[in-house]
Amino acid sequence: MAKKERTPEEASRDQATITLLTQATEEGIETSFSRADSMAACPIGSDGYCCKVCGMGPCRLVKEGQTGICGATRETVAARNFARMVAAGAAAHSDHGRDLAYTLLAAAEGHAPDYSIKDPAKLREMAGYLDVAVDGKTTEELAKDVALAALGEFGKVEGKIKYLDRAPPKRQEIWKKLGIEPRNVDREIVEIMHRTHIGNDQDAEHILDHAMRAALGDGWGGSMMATDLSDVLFGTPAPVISEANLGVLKDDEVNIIIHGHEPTLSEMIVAAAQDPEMIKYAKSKGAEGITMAGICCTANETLMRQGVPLAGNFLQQELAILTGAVEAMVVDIQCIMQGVVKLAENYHTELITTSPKAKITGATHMEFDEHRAMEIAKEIVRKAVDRYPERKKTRIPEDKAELIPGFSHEYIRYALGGTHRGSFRPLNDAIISGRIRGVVANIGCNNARVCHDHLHQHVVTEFLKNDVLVVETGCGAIASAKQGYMTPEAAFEAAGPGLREVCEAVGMPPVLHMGSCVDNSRILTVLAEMATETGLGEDISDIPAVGMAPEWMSEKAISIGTYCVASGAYVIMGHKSPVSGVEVVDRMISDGWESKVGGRMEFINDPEEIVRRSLAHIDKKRAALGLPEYDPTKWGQSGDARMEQLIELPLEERIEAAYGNKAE
Ligand code: MSK
Repeated sequence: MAKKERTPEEASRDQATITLLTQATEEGIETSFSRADSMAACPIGSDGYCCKVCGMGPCRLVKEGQTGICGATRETVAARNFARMVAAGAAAHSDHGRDLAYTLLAAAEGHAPDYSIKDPAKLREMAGYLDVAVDGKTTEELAKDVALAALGEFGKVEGKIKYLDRAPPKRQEIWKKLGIEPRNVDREIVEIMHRTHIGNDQDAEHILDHAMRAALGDGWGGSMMATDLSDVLFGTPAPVISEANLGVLKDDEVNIIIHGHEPTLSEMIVAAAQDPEMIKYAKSKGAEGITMAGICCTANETLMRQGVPLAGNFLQQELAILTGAVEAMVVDIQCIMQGVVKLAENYHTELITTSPKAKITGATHMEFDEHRAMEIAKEIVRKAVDRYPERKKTRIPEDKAELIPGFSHEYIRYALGGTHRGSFRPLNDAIISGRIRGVVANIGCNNARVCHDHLHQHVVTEFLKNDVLVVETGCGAIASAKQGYMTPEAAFEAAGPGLREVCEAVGMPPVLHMGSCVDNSRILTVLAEMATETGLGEDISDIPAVGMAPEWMSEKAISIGTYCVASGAYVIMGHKSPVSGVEVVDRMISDGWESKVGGRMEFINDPEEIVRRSLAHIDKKRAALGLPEYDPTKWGQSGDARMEQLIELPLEERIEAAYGNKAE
């Protein structure tokens, strides 16, 4: 059934997006926004009771009590569908981690000469987690052993994933008691596929317990290793200055968009684009230089380490091409819409696929090989430059905002206590005193079925007003970056009095950009450190914190949500539950999971309700810890805040206000 077409203002809250959607509508160009308007979601599939795991179906269990041909109940079907989403999401993250381990191995063995160990301290830290002996080894020898140990975690024969030891001891006990400690990364994913095959696990609760086990293998295994390996190879992020939104594209330069998730090739392309030989080549074609910008999580990876600007988030990938100013869109893995190929046919843009795992019909495939990384990167840059003379009319929106990303957990620890006394103590103290009411991790995608960026923007604005520190990754982080919430100055405008004081003291933005989708593992690390720092209980489930993905759409987001719940967090997913038609299963992942692991998953589409429930949860956790009730009237008189008020006054009044006597 065709739906009503939304106006650009109804489809997005982002001005650059609205401008380009208006143009697309005028020119009759199709985008994911218009496709979402012209095609309603299948109600049976979206409610979770379509079963297509065998050739007798698909069975559509539309009536209460109806079963599939094999007799499978709606509960079994919904739980199987949910678990398969977790398997796909966990596989995507973890396979990304595995490839990074192979890159590290190749670099250590001297087969990938364009890569080096950028953070040897982190390499040694990884060695500690993986029980790899450090003494007497060169960096390369250690890197080889760490890479092999990391690869072993994907398919080890016995035991459990070693990184689970990074969780608070109380949490590890819960996993052990429930029997959901992941044995290795791959096994739990494979086992989901086995269990959900026709005629196997047919107890919804039992299937969902295993979904938690596989998701934990993602969060505390594949994703966490992916983050660490990226830091070892490309450097652990620290603050840099950059910009976000389509206004970062340049009218007089070759624009190359990098899109997807892996930093391995994109880091090389960024380096290649700065090569004087490449810049000279661009000038020979009439351009002033080469601009790199990113979409989705490849963007977040190169932003965090190199400050490469963000062109936009998931729903802006087609719009970047619509500017007419993009010579090449270079994609690797995950979240790449097939629609970009057809759209690019209207422009001079070359769409280049690079991963052996992700070819797209109609795109130019230039397969990446880490053994000759820079050579391929330069070929790609040259190809983009060759397109520049074919550029026609451009319409680059003016919108862009400054940001300071780069908040790895290592940097946060350092920012809070310095090199020798770095710790999460000041953060815990700020929460204990009530300056910071609690923490929200706002992560995840955009979804063409909900107004682009609206839920992200709304909830983050409200949390800041309520003195809640917001940490972000993925496309949610890009939404806040575009909104201007990622500069220290944003605290003056947007934060409540207590949070503002903390931001002033530390010099940090009220919303911290912590990286890409796999970097949600950084958030797990922060939570684990907060739980063991004392003062906020002994477990992640004790902390006044909430996780959310208000505009989720990918299976990876379901895996992330599930591992956060299994780690003890209250998680709110926006949009719609993939098991909304089967109340029993919806209750299993909320009340049921809460009674087992202390975390719960809820799906809420109303932004006001997301905020209300989050604050209620934070306040409930504060009360359980015996912390003072949140009272914003106690804060806001710090030196900087007073300076800002006083600076507006004439000099005599300033002196009187500051010292209580008039100027002589
Ligand atoms: S890119 S998984 S749309 S966050 Fe990581 Fe964005 Fe979601 Fe893809």
